[in-house]
Amino acid sequence: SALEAEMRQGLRQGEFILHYQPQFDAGGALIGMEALVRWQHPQRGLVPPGEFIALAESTGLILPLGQWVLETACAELAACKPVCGRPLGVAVNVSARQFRHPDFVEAVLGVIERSGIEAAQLKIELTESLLLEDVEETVERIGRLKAHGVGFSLDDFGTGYSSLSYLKRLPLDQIKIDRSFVRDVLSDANDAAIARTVIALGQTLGLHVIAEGVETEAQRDFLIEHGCDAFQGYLFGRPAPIGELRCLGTLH
Ligand code: G
Ligand code: G
Ligand code: MN
Ligand code: NA
Repeated sequence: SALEAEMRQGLRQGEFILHYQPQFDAGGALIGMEALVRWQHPQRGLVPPGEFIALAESTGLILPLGQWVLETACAELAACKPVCGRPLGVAVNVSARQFRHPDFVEAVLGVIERSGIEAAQLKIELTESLLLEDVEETVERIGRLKAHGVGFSLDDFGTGYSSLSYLKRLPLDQIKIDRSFVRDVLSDANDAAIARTVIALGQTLGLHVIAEGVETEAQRDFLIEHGCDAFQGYLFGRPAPIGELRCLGTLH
């Protein structure tokens, strides 16, 4: 398609950029950030990932794009000074197709090595659809990267069809409460019950729980009260280029 050809060219010409959204713990300390890709299109302006990730996945362009995202997120993190002496983390979204590629583990280890960050500073966000196929291979692959210290988070938790028995088998570090449950957590009894259940499930399985889409102090307080560990959302900061993340203070 025309968009596919434009994406291919955009990749060659360096039109993709990363924005970062900060993540905080329950005590209010900055713990890291999620890398979110955007396409700085010469005519269309800043194009959000919702408009090109699906096409990138179906065409295979997600492989070079995903590799670029990993390289860039780790390199930009390496250029950040530690905040209060603690190394920050970066969370990178990885598509199923990218994760399933035979060279994925080696590619991630190579990126970490070249960037100079610690493996434990990188967290890979996977979506629930990965749980639906080849759990055996998924467990093995996550395990190989975890052995080096790389962390794993399950994104958009609760929106898919994951079986809890599969969830139990995956060596994850974190689950992410989807923002669709956070939005009305104070007014919708079902969403409140889902949020509480996800937090309790995380605690039972020994996983950290992060909530995304937190926009108000009242939402944060509700989630803290029920044991949520970490937070991301407009209350704390919008996705922005790394140099504009105010919570990082002066960079470089
Ligand atoms: O930034 P925004 O909220 O518009 O992002 C929407 C979604 O796009 C994210 O929730 C995420 O699932 C996806 N996304 C963003 N960046 C990346 C990326 O680098 N790789 C992949 N595979 N998906 C991404
Ligand atoms: O990985 P994922 O698709 O969940 O990425 C998070 C997306 O949610 C990003 O595209 C980001 O722009 C968006 N987002 C981040 N924080 C908030 C928020 O507080 N409220 C809403 N409505 N969207 C948010
Ligand atoms: Mn994500
Ligand atoms: Na998400």
